[in-house]
Amino acid sequence: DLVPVTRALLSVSDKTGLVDLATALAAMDIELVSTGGTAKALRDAGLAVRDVSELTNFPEMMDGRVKTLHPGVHGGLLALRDNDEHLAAMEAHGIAGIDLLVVNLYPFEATVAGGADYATCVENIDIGGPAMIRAAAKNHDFVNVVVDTADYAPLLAELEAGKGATTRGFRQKLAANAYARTAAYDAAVSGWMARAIGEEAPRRKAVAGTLAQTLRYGENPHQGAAFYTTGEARPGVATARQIQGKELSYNNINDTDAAFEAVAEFDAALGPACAIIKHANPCGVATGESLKAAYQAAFDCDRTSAFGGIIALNQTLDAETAAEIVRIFSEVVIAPDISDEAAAILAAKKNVRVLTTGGLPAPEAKGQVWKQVAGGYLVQDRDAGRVAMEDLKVVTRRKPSGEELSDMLFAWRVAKHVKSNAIVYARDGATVGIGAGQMSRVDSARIAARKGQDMAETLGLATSPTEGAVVASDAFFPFADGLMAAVAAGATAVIQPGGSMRDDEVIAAADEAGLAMVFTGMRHFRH
Ligand code: 93A
Repeated sequence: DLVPVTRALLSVSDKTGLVDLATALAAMDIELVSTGGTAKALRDAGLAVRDVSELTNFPEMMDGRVKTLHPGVHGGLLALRDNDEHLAAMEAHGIAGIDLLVVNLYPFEATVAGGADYATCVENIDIGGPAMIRAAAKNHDFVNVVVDTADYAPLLAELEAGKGATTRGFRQKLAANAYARTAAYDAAVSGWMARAIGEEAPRRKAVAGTLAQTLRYGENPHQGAAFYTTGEARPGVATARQIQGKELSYNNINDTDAAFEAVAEFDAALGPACAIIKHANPCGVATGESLKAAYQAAFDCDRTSAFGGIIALNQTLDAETAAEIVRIFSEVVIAPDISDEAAAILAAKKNVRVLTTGGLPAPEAKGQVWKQVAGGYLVQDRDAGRVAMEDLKVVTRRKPSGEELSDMLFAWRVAKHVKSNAIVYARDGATVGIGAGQMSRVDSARIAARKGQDMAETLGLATSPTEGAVVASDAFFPFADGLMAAVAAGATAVIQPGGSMRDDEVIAAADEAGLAMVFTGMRHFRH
């Protein structure tokens, strides 16, 4: 897939590094073709260059508005070099192949930023440049396209290594960058126009992705909303197949995503797991001997909240689990797959939305999360952090038992999916008290403990299930008080990141109470 470069078309507004690049290309016997200003700069530097008008047999005209918009240029960029008809057309019309396109666009963004008037901004909308970039990028099987002065050095390195030729992988990367540039350029133009005509934002906002569904409303009925997909292959709510039930709502989609991402923490090969979500927080998560047992244990954690919840399963939904699920109303059930018997059982509950995904998303997969703020947005890597047993550092005199360790790791993985401040009690691979979304860690600890008492009352247990449970905290305990709340609830072991200035005090309090405590060295804030 090595393609030699014999002819380059250079057309740049920003002439930084141009002469050095062209000199190096000429030294490799690459013919140079250029538009007006670029050709002049090269000639002034003593380089031999052909004018683009020689390729088009047209002069540059209309103040440069029409320079390269011609089959003589676009044929040379788009022709497939392994297609006899394309080659014959080149021959018949005297079209010269262009193997390298170096373009940077009219400085539209800088013109706007400089406060230029309307007409000047319009004149700085580049038409020919993006057209050539898009053509060259489409034909990346044969053509190299460089849109950024920062790519001059890597291009020369590639040509050097390939003795004047480039690899397909290299050309593909250039093409992807090229389309990112033209997309950003058009977004800048559309954003500027919207502001210029007094619209808050372009009516069709520059949203990354494809409109999948116009939603009836957003979080509340007075809010408009839509669902866009990004094309990422990650199994989940965006790629799922809906086999029954009403259309998903905005909140359904948000909660279903939270549910499926949470249950995916638990590898299907290691056993069944279930997560039940309300308002984007887990109200019960459990592993179990069977899928039914996992569902039952997740449900038991907080039966009151689970009503009307979103249920996510990490294995194929079977009939006996489906029979349990339909005993109460749930908004959505999502699983990698569903048996015919289970589908028949759920079919009787027409309002339940049932989704199958074909697989589980990888918890450690890289990705990005976006969050809108007024006037901008934040982008961060998705929380793909995962601690394993061997990452845990015991900090107390008492070492945790094997059972405590596995429950701690379970609780920790659940805590990652609970809004901060997150406190999660767990025993026997199931949550027994979850405190979510409080401004103070002590409050989350109190709520989690009270949830345990509620569970005891609902199920008619003699004591709260938090007695003898382990507890996870998504961030360190800044003071010993949060830890003492866990001791009061009967926790025997604690998992937390550590790293507080007062770790010594917190460890001393744990030792005093006979707790085992481990540090993960990793925090799982979620807001
Ligand atoms: O006005 S244009 O949209 N019409 C064109 O046909 C065209 N072809 C290239 N602008 C066009 N260009 C742009 O000219 C390039 O994108 C580059 O930014 C600039 C280089 O012009 P010069 O070589 O005359 O400095």
